[in-house]
Amino acid sequence: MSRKPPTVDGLSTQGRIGAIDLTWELTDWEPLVDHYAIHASHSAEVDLSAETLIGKTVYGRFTHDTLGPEAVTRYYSIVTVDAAGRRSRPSRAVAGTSTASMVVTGTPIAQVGEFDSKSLELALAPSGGQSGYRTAFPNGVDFTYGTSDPARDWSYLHPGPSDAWGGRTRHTFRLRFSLEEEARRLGLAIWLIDTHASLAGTATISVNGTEVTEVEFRGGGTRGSLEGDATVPGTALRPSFVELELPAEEFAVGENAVAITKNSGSWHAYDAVGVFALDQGR
Ligand SMILES: [Ca+2]
Repeated sequence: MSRKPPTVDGLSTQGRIGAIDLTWELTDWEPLVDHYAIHASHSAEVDLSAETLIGKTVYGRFTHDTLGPEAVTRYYSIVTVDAAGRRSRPSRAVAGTSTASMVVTGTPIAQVGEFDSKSLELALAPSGGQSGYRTAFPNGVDFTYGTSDPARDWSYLHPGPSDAWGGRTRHTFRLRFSLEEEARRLGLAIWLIDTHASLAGTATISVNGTEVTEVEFRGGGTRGSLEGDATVPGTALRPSFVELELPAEEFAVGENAVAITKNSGSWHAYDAVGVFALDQGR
């Protein structure tokens, strides 16, 4: 007896910066599903070819990532493949849209490194963090925009309290910069090429010594301590993006400092960090 596996149902999408998360209902069917094949297209007509195949999984979820800082829309269709290689009819095509980053919607005020999915322009990169951090940065990172050098003064790897090589303590990375006029709306973009898979951890964000919030990092590929280019095809790096608005009242005309203190978990590996003026009304 030969019949097609059931068609995937309940496909939905959720956009975020640089990525679109897909979820669907798992089919309850014998013989067992071998995998789901995920196809993506720029148009609502999703052609089921090798060119549109972006991944395979046995789970009911998939992340389409490295979509870049602009908001982009993609259309997705999924095919169920059983153990005998039989293929279901494709699911209904569903659209997803990623969120635009402040890196493209805002105006840069201060920046460390380039937002290019690579850690390579930062100090100790791509693999010298665990052996060299404590010697090079015994008091953490203290970076002044305009005079400091990313290749010397901002470690690509930020240790967490779980890291023996970092002394199992909290480390602070501080970005100093000058504001010429009163801040209206300012945002902080922390782009990471990778994090620890199970101990991505959290960091507190401070403005001029006042703690304003805590951010939680997404689990990554646990490779960013050793390699630094997430644009390589098939990379094990899993970039993630933290972007938040900062309270304007904490800033002053003149010198300011934004500090990132890793207060739980293991390391994260930077792509770039920046403070941006956000457009009014966004
Ligand atoms: Ca970079």
